[in-house]
Amino acid sequence: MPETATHVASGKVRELYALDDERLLLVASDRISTFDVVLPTEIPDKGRVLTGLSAFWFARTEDICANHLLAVKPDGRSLECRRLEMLPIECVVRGYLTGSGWKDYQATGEVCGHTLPTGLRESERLAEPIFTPATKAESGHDENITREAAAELVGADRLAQVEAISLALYRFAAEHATKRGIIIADTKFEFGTDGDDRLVLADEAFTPDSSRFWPADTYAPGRGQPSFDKQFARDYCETLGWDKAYPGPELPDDVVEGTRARYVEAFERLTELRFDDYLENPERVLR
Ligand code: Q0N
Repeated sequence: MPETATHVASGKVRELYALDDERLLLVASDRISTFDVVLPTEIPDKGRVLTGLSAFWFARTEDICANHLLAVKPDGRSLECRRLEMLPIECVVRGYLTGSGWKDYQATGEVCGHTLPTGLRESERLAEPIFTPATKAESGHDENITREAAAELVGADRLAQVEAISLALYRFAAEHATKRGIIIADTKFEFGTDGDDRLVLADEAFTPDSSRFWPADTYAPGRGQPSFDKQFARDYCETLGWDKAYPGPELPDDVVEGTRARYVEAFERLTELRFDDYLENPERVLR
């Protein structure tokens, strides 16, 4: 860490430091969470995979929306970013019916004010992706809100803008990923505004921590889908009869290695770069 960086925020597996008034350093650790609990065992290089993927997507979506990326650091796990005024909503796009979207649909037939056709099955692909904003709950569990509630928080014009841009970003990445055997079922963005009030994509983009990645070759609606990246760790945890409360279990070496291999596989499929080549020069991911 730079000598002078002051810590400004922590996520479950990432840290944010201020470099100066205009710049932040976003550092991705190798920590992994399953069932919302951070495990005591790290996955080597997970933070580098996620940082590289995020930088890859920022570079390739610049034409859709400006983003906060200034530089990928030589360590491969940190990004220097522009410091923004953050919008107080999470911008979620769902292309498939899963997670809280599936729960809400089963209970009400709606997701965040979108009335969906009857008879949809778990994990089913939606005819069109939907924008389903959420509030940033301090508890850590985001709460789905309607478009009206989101408009109260950011204004109707800004909401219309983030909705259109979120959908365009999702369509672009989902199409790229599907061609490479990965379904991006849903994803979450955070946006900010710069000194000129221009909208800027912040946080991380289309990483397996901010999105659900599913293997395309085994996809079938009517059941939950395996996670592309975390399924080994989840399956192992399920064999233990663990109650999913802190502290989580240590992962054995074979589960760590299998999980690391899946992260690297996702990186290599999506970026079409060897992960070792990324480590040698992380800027390669910017093309
Ligand atoms: C910011 N968060 C979200 C742990 C906490 N570019 C930015 N400018 C100003 N503030 C933020 C960003 C960004 N990104 C975002 N908190 C502050 C929570 N996280 C993000 C990752 O690390």
